[in-house]
Amino acid sequence: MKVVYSLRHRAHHPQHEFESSGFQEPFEHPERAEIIRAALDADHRFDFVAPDDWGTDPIDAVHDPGLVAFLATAWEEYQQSHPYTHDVVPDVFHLPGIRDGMGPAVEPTDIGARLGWWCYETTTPLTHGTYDAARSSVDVALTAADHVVAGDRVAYGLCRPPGHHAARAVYGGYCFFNNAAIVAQHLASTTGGKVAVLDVDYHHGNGTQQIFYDRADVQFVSLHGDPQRAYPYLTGHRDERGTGPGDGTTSNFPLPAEVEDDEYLTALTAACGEIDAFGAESIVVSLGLDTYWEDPICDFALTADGFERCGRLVRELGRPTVVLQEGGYATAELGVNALAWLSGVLSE
Ligand code: SP5
Ligand code: ZN
Repeated sequence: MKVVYSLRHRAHHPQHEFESSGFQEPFEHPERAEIIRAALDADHRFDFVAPDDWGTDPIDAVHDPGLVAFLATAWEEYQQSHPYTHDVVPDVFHLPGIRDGMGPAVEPTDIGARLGWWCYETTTPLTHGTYDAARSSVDVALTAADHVVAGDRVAYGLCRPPGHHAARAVYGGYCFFNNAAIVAQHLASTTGGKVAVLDVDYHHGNGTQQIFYDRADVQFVSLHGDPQRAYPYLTGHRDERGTGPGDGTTSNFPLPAEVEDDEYLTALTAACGEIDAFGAESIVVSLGLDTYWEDPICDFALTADGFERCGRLVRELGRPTVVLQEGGYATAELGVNALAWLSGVLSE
């Protein structure tokens, strides 16, 4: 299996994460990708390839071009009107209630205010290298997709930073550009066939769902912690099924805390049934490994053996598959867990 990987992910390295009213060490850090790289590198079944440069057109195809342009220069712009700031984070957010009954807001010119226009929460800092790393993550994803378009049954993009929380016009949740959505759009437009995004990250892929909510040709299917208790709290309920031409092309499986392998695999079997029924010609997997029992910020109870079984189920769909890395914060176990899931998807 081809593994697409770039060192450029290391340029995104925030020092702090403001969460639960306190500063903490970021859970999303460079070592995550390095642990996975080392585990796959030691296994002869995986061939590493470097990403190509895809430019910004495929990003603009799913995101507001204003978001892409903002992220390209925001960190540097911020430095011009503030003392040196390693991690740049918004402090005033654009919420519709501020102008309730007064018509929509217009994008401010102040750089601090623009941060809260394009970003929706406080745990996703911009650093000096964030834009370069986020661009490389997209390049990794698209290059993995390209190998699948060229005939590989499956390819893996070791994306970092992750992508599935980034919506059309807002970033957050450790995500800047939605790698999975960019790949799904690329596959839909280049192959003309239906595409399914299967999101197995612990957190609901709100960004991917939002981008494709009204689309008949791209299905979004997600298993995740119930938004009643789990980030991002506002999306991922069972009754969110798509709209307009996309009515029925979104499927959500919110799950209880402490879910174990067998119960999870039952839900994943149902999710795969939806993909089969939709008639997807290719599949993009948003592979979060934060469903692991030891993950420090999540509450599912999957094991490495469970991950291998999950990969097998996806394999049984028998469609060309692009697997993209999303979350997973039990750093020491990430290599073993990624290897388990990918071994499952490689099985005969
Ligand atoms: C890609 C991805 O997995 N993004 C996840 C972002 C989650 N950020 C906020 C998590 C809040 C969890 N709070 C739980 C506190 C446990 N001590
Ligand atoms: Zn996650």
